[in-house]
Amino acid sequence: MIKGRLACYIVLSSLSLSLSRFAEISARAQPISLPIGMGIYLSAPKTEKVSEDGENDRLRYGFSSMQGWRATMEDAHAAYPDLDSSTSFFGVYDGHGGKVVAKFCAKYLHQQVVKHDAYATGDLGTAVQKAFLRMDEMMCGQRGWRELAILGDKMEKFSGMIEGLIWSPRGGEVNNHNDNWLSEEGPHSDFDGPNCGSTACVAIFRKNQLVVANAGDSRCVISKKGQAYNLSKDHKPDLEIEKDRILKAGGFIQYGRVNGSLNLARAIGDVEFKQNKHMPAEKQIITAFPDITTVELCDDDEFLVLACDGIWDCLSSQQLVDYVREQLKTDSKLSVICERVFDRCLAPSAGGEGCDNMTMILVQFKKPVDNTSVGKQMAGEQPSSSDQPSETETDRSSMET
Ligand SMILES: *[C@@H]1O[C@H](CO)[C@@H](O)[C@H](O)[C@H]1NC(C)=O
Ligand SMILES: *[C@@H]1O[C@H](CO)[C@@H](O)[C@H](O)[C@H]1NC(C)=O
Ligand SMILES: *[C@@H]1O[C@H](CO)[C@@H](O)[C@H](O)[C@H]1NC(C)=O
Ligand SMILES: CC(=O)N[C@H]1CO[C@H](CO)[C@@H](O)[C@@H]1O
Repeated sequence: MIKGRLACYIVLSSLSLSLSRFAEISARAQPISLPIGMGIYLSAPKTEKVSEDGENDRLRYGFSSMQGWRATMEDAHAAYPDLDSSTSFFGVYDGHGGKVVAKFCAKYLHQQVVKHDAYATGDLGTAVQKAFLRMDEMMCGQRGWRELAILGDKMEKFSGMIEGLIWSPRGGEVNNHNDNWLSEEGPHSDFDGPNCGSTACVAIFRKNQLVVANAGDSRCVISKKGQAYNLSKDHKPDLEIEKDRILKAGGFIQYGRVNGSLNLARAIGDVEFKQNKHMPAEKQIITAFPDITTVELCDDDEFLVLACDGIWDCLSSQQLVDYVREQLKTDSKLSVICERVFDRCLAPSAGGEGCDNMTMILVQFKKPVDNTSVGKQMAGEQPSSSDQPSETETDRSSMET
């Protein structure tokens, strides 16, 4: 087996590979030689959507994922309105080069947030930051290799089965114990992680606090009385802070791409860009280290959007907020609004904007049903300080760098 390449190599060489996908892979990921002539072109846009809605007493959310002209869909998401009794978790993971890393994040990232000590003490920012970095650690070694094989597409599963015949893996079920995750041994003990990757854009709500963590070019936007505010920064290679890190770690930027190949500067996975042994994880050419933005929610806050770059290539943050607000006037499910956004973004022909697969989560905040504030206002009192619009946004990355 080709060490360190297995998980992605098999995805890339699978028969379902299309010409358009070939173009996308060479556009986004590192150049890899591919079988030619087996392409299956999608003759019409495949606009099947996977959608979901949910709510609790604090918020309601809708999610949808759609495949545009691409032959395979590489996004994954996580929506846990009740991560615990006071916490909600939403994440969008946009894969490149293969979908396994995005799937891995969708399965494990929120679990790692909860497991971190900082989660219990209320330091959600630290908990989520560590969870991002932890994904890369977990995808190494025999256990990481096995998890990726299980999550992979049919071809990968198949190879995992062959592997299982030769060498019987320990336990088929997911073992959530942190401690022994890395202790598993086998023929892939020295697997140093996947060469495909995923962006991760995560929003965690606890009471009035909102913590957004982002690595990559997916984006989180909030609407305050119709005004769009970015709560994350798109990590493109030509951003000053990214360029600086990339160069210091020994990489280069060509045509706006890291080492001439990857068009984003942070991601989970992509281990071949994380090989500088003299530097910590957050200083590697590509890093999973997220920016953390913390916001105090107030009455002006209406909804939040998490979406992959396919959406933002076609609509600005403000345009999307305007569109969603307009749609919210009609009485529809939030997932339907996400679907309408996709339809709007889907280009009439392949090759232009909007040809990507798209994933979007829309979270609408419910106004507190607490009627005491109504009483207070009627009595002429000022709303409590937590109702005030808050300008306190902390960008931890800029504090730490
Ligand atoms: C959000 O970020 C994008 C990309 O960096 C930028 O072009 C846009 O102006 C920002 N929008 C707002 C409302 O801050
Ligand atoms: C990126 O480029 C640098 C400088 O040429 C090189 O040392 C490094 O191995 C490259 N990494 C990848 C993954 O291409
Ligand atoms: C608030 O609502 C509760 C029940 O929903 C009701 O019993 C109570 O009288 C209301 N208080 C005010 C000030 O309206
Ligand atoms: C394989 C593929 O098409 N992946 C794309 C899915 O969509 C996102 C954003 O819309 C792209 O960034 C991926 O490259």
